Amino acid sequence: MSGRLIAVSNRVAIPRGGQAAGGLAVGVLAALQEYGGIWFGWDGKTTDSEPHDARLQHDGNITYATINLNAGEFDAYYNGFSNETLWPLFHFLLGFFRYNRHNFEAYLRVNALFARKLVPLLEADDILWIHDYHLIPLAAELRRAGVTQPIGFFLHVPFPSFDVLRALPVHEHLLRCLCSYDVVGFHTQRDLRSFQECIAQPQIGAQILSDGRVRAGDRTLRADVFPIGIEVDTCARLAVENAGKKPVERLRQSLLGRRMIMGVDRLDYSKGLPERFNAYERLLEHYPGNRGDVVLLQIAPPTRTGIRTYAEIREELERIAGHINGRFAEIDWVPVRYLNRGFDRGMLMALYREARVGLVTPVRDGMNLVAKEYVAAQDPDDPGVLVLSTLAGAAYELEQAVLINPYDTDGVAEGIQTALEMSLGERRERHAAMLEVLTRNDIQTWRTRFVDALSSVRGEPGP
Ligand code: GDG
Repeated sequence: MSGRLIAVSNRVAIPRGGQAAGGLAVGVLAALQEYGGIWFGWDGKTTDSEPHDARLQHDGNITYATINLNAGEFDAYYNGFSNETLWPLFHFLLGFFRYNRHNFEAYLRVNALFARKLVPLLEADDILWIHDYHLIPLAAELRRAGVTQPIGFFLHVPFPSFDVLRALPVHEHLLRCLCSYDVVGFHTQRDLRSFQECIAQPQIGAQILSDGRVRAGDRTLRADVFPIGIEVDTCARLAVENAGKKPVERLRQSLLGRRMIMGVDRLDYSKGLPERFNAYERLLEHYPGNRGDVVLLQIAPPTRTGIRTYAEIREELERIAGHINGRFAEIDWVPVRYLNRGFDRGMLMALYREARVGLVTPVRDGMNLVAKEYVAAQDPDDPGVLVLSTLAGAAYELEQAVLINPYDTDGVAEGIQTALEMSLGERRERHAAMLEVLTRNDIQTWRTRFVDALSSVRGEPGP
């Protein structure tokens, strides 16, 4: 690749102390560190007046270019259309889905604003990589402003089937916007097939060509599967390096040899947290030998605190955790430790390594990086067992996890019991097989494949 990589996401996460938190942030940063370029997006601040032009902050070969947003526009674009409309729709959760025109119009205006503020920073050799559902119309806006450079889009969440997508009154508009990209990427084959099904509808009329490319009007684009990976060695190293830290020692002492089951999720209804807590209660009911012998550690940092549904799920979880503890706790044992806060990434990896069971039970998830990080952080000689939802993208790769359906409370309880009883030999075998998959398709593979696909639009070899 001869030019710069321009990565665009809703929020720019400028790393503090060399670490980026969260899946998208780690992926974007890793790509930029390799190729050099700009990370453009919102700075996390709102204003009551006109947003300022992009502010630039240079760090090595990366420039962070950030803008602020008008408070009212932000609320309608981010809390409204992005997270009350697209997020539940793309996760097949129509019960949470809300739509209003005002929010959609703000979504389009904010995308147009992103384009206006980005265009002056662009150079002829750049390639642009746009991330996630907040920015679907961005390529169309950039094209309108005369941008001809290759533009790719990666969707970090699932892509719904047409029968779900058509609940959105403006679905045709968004599908046409997606056709303005040169490369559109998804986590799984299933997402890709849903996308192809949607754009092949007569009202969009795109043609899927025999080599998998898509012909839409006068444009040809490539739609493909690019499952995101993790930095496998870094996760393992951080887990070992942080194992001796005080909080991890204190955890170990407090467990008194009990086995720990662990979950880490943003506090989001897609992550299946109430379902998980209910299944844990079922485990204690049906397999009483676990009482006094297992502990569920659930880390759930709050997100999207401006949305009412998110406050409700927090209350619901506190209620269920309190109920389980009230029902089963003993003078020297509390079954659920529920922590509604975030942890340092290194500490998180060390905690994964302490857990005999990694419990990942989303009711729908694009990929789920926690599942992958949990596996990477294990001690290969004495690894824990991953219990994983079949409705997470990660289940397509991590076939040796104990796979469960998160809606099946008894089935999840059974899955946890299987994991707790699993022999060392079987744990090692399953772990080795999953580690092999993670190593083969790590974060480097993900970014290289996507950037290669995008570079080839211009007929260039990849980097
Ligand atoms: C979206 C898609 C897709 C969590 N708590 C803490 C913390 N985390 C980190 C985890 C992990 C990341 O956040 C969460 O990633 P997930 O993939 O599990 O979920 P989403 O945030 O919903 O991500 C998802 C992903 O994008 C990437 O494409 O897999 O399907 O929904 O890395 O470790 N990190 C720190 N402290 C915490 O307390 N430092």
